[in-house]
Amino acid sequence: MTLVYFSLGSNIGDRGEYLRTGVADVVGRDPFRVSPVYETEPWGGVEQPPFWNLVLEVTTNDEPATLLRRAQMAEATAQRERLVHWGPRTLDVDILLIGEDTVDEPDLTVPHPRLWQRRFVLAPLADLRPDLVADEALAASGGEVTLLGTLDSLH
Ligand code: A4P
Ligand code: MG
Repeated sequence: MTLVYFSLGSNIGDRGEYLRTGVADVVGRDPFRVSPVYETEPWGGVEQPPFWNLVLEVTTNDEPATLLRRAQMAEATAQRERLVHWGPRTLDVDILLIGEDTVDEPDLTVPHPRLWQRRFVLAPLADLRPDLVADEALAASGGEVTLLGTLDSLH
């Protein structure tokens, strides 16, 4: 079994509901843990509403291509509109880590190449895996994040 980490983000509509549905869609029947939710400053220079972000840990034997399909199915369910690169979305699901594996395919790069630049990823990842994220790495990453609480407590 491998521990796989996904980043989920939403900044349109009912962000909590998109995240709750997204978590359910990605995990399927596999064991999982979910980080607290953070409200986060948009990263990447596009003017847009603040995001809610979380990190999801799934325990699975699925192949990388299958994991990418799971992420993309969850996005499709949320009817994500891909209008602006790095722009607003109902649900964005990225694969951060697949155990200690590396993947370098045209449609999938793991570890996620921008993982260490983004506080909206590192803060919730550190909540689940403090051993993976040093305080210095968190401090060196970019973007303001505010802890909101558990996904179930947010409505
Ligand atoms: N792809 C390659 N590697 C991966 C991976 N590790 N996980 C490919 C998921 N997908 C991966 O992504 C384009 C293609 O990347 C996919 O088809 C897949 O085959 P996309 O989701 O269609 O496009 P995108 O999301 O607009 O672009 P990109 O580069 O994925 O953007 P990011 O990195 O997802 O950033 N600010 C805050 N605060 N919170 C956010 O959640 N998100 C973004 C999006 C920008 N700013 C943000 C947030
Ligand atoms: Mg993406």
